[in-house]
Amino acid sequence: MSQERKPLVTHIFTADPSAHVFDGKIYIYPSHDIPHEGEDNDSGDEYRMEDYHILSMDNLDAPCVDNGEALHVRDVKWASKQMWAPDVAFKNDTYYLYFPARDKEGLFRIGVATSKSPVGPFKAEDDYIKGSYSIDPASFVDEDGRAYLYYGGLWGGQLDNWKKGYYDPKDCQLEGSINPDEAAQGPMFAELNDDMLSFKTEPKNLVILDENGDSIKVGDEDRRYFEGPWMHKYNGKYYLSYSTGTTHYLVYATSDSPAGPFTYGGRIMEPVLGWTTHHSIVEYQGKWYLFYHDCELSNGINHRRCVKFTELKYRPDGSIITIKPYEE
Ligand code: FUB
Repeated sequence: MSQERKPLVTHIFTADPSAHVFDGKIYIYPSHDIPHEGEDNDSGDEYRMEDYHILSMDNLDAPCVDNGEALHVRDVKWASKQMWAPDVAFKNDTYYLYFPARDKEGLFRIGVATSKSPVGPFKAEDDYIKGSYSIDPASFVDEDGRAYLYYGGLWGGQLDNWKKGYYDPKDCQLEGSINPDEAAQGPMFAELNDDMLSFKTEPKNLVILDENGDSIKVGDEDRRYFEGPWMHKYNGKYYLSYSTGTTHYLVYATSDSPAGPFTYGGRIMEPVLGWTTHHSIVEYQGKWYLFYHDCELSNGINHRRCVKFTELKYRPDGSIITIKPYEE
């Protein structure tokens, strides 16, 4: 595959690719990075995205097509700025685009927009999903038709601020209130109603356990959850994968249920060029692929990223073989 591990598009900066196969074609739902000369900070203010462009490929060797603006923040009544990592689900003959943005008070919330086409244009609901907060929604429709949303990210993504169930600015781990021996927060999880626009269950924080059945701790930065959750099912097992943020790994944990508890399984990918790591995993024509981003296109500028893909392989026991992004 000639495009493997190369930037899929170069005319715009793209990140956080959520890949899906609809009717035999590959669709990628990325963030659209905006170049600027401002400074980076730990709250992620440099990620100033305003809209979404959906990419598609007829197959993995075909050109990657930019289908144009699918949704802009100006058309989202409740949002003010920072349209971060989105995902899509297909159900009820409709495509549901889940996306985070800051509301008018500056809190990250998760909204939904709908379309009859996988590439949009999407029309946003008037308000964000009631009870939602933080960033990085990933949807998963199981074989039985039940649909779930995984979401949340630390630091600028504000998940740590909601630890008590309400927003507390003092709880941000960035501000130093870190107890390394405390159980780490996992991503949030809720089942979606049949309308796909609202939560059916009270969102809960997922538990990620180590090999001894103990919760992974805040100080275990090589394994604890940071942001960018993804769910896929392989041989009947549920694989929750995510970014470790500060240590820049993509890792996974498995469970017999989409609601966990999940047990840490290992590393999917070693660090890429750039601070953030964000991915999705999709099956296409009997093989599995990891979609991810790095900063190759901008020579390492964190907020000017490019989406890529590579093949992902499992061992016979279901463990994932770690990918070294710049080695064969
Ligand atoms: O793209 C903005 C943020 O950076 C995403 O929401 C995170 O997952 C990280 O990739």
